Amino acid sequence: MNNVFAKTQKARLLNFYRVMYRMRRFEEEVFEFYKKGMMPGLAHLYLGEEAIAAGVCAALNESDYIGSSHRGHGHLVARGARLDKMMAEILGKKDGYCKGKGGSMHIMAMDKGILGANGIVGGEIPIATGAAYAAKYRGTKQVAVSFFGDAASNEGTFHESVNMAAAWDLPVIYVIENNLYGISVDIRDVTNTENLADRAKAYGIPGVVVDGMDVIAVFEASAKAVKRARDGKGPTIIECKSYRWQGHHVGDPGEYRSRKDKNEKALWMERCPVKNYRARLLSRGDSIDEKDLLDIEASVEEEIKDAVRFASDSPYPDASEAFEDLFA
Ligand SMILES: Cc1ncc(C[n+]2csc(CCOP(=O)(O)OP(=O)(O)O)c2C)c(N)n1
Ligand SMILES: [Mg+2]
Repeated sequence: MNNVFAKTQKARLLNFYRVMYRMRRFEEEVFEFYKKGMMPGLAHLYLGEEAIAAGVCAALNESDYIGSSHRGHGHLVARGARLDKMMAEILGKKDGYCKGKGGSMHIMAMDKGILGANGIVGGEIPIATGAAYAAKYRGTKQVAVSFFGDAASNEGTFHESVNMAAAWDLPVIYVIENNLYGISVDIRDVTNTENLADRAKAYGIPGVVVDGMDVIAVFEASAKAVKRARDGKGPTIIECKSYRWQGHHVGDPGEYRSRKDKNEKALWMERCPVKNYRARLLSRGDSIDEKDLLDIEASVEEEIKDAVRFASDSPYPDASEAFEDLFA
């Protein structure tokens, strides 16, 4: 059972681990499908960035919204989406979340408040801003989060959305997943600020820099931003410093990443958010022991096996359905 809205301290701490472990194992299996030639198209993996979505989504309510990017699997998992329906979608199968027609980059689950993943870089930013506007207009107290990358923060959609949300105190949180690269472009070569969150100052809102490899730090910053948004005080930008372990997508070896520092990838991988959090849990003295973690790992392994079986057994959509569910 994936309880992303856990209430007690122990349940919350264990749940961070469960959510990150689910993301990690799910995407390792997706990568295997790709390598075996069983996956149509590509996938942009979230491996290494798990602590961001896990920490942010734990600060949300079930009725809140998130807007997701092309690197969206982790966001869905963190909202408690079903792994079997996600896996089926990624394989283009009929039982997937979008009946196999969305694939990895357009995977969504409306019942989890997910407003869609986006192949258009920066596209999720105005969408989440619009959802926040609707929530404020209707007085529902819902909050919207937009997850997007460092490169997306150089898009016009980012600046237009943040300006509007700040002017109108919209209940939205802009989470910049700064993994240092936009495809092969190093963000440090195309941006003249050390911290992307510093841009918040120009819009008169808080901008926070967080260690994106530390789920608790991400959660604490998010909880503060969510409270501010729900209290009607407006948006926050949270920049999570992170790193993607693979290339831009499963077919990209990502060798450009050693251009500045040949140890860059290895250094970031040592900071693995899942492995290090596991060790931290055992040393914190919150009455969490090895068995708690092994139980979580065993139940996730079962869930993964079931997801792989479900997706493999699911049929492809029939050609006659090709023009159904089209809105434009
Ligand atoms: C509007 C737009 N411009 C360019 C692209 C091509 N493109 C796809 S992903 C990407 C880089 C995105 O980098 P970032 O926002 O840092 O996210 P990351 O992939 O690192 O998670 C680009 C340029 C696109 N899909 N949409
Ligand atoms: Mg990036």
